[in-house]
Amino acid sequence: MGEYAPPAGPLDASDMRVAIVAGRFNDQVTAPLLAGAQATLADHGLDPADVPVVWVPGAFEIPLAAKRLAASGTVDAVICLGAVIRGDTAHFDCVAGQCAAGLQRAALDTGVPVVFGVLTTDTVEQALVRSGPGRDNKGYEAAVTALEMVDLLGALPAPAPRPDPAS
Ligand code: INI
Repeated sequence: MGEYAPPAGPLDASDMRVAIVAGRFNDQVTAPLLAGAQATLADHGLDPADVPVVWVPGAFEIPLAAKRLAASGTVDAVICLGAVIRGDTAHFDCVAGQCAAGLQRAALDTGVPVVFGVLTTDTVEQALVRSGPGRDNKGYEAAVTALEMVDLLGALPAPAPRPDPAS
């Protein structure tokens, strides 16, 4: 297949089907992440009105909703947005680790890009810096990653059908 590199210019996302899953926990951070992702999709030709947004309670719940969407056959990629901010207990490690592992599993199980736009920071201030305007916004990075992965998977060979274990 030669060499794949993403197009030098902005990708045309107008025909891509993308959904977003966002955690409500720390929504002073996740709402701007969502705005950053939506603005980036719009910049690439994808009307935010055509991009479903699914809110879940927190980062721990994002993988299940993302996997349902990814397995539905209705989307080419799922952008996942959340903010896990370290407190005084080990809760952070459980939530952040399970969210990351669950999203990777959802992607590998379904073959659909499931993008990890989940901040894992020590402080609220760090999270606010990474959800502010411009390209430091993790929602921007997550949206661009989703579009690149959709483009890449379109260029890669399709998976071979698996043998039917019943036959
Ligand atoms: N969820 C987050 O998205 N971010 C956090 O920082 C967080 N903390 O710190 O607890 C958090 N907890 C909730 C968790 O995601 C689940 O919603 C909850 O445990 C119920 O399953």
